[in-house]
Amino acid sequence: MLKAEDFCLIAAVDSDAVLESCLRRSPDVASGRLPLVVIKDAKCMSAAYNEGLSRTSAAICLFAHQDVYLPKGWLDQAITTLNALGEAHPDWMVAGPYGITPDGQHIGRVWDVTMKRELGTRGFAPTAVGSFDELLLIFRRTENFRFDENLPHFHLYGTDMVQMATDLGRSAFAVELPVVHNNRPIVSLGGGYLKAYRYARRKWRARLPIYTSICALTDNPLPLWRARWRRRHVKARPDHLSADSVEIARRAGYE
Ligand SMILES: [Mn+2]
Repeated sequence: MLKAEDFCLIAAVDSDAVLESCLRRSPDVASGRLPLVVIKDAKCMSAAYNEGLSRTSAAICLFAHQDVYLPKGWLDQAITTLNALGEAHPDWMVAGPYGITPDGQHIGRVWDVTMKRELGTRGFAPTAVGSFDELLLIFRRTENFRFDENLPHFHLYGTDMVQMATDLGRSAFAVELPVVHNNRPIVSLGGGYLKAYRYARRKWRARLPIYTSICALTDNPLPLWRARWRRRHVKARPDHLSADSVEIARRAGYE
């Protein structure tokens, strides 16, 4: 059975200010109960997360965005929820609070600051998924797994991870462990996103379509064009967070 000492949090950080106002303010982190490994200046998220894995031997590695806030009591809830997941699905390798099923249904529960609302619903059973929103990936350490450093930039590593889990005969589940995502809008799906998208589409060609939280990986270019069109009016990403993580967690009823 899992216990608190089995957990370690890993974050790739490009803004200390955001880290201090979100992830590091999480009560389990602030109290020192949940250790935090910070990775800076990584060339891509896969490299950052592999570096994180090499800096801890924890059985459960939590890969979180710097702009995530884990509400009070989160770690204890995670221990309970993941122990139950292990009983019901002994082969689980990845879990997360928000995922997308292989047929494209969104399942999870997180507060999204950009959308100004909770995404998903309360009271769902652990659900097998083919992709995650990458805000928080819960990895059950598996010695033969490493993130694919050929996947460029900082997108689609959650989808890639789940597909690799499938190759290892392992599974991935959305579980009810809500968090606050104190995010700012993603400005464009060009540049880095496009590079990652093209790489992932080629790598997983035999399994397409793969539904993700932003845009399905498909042979057909239309879903990507549509997703880019929907974002055409998104302004430059603001420097500052628009909300206070703790206030949002209280308003959401998470603590
Ligand atoms: Mn984020």
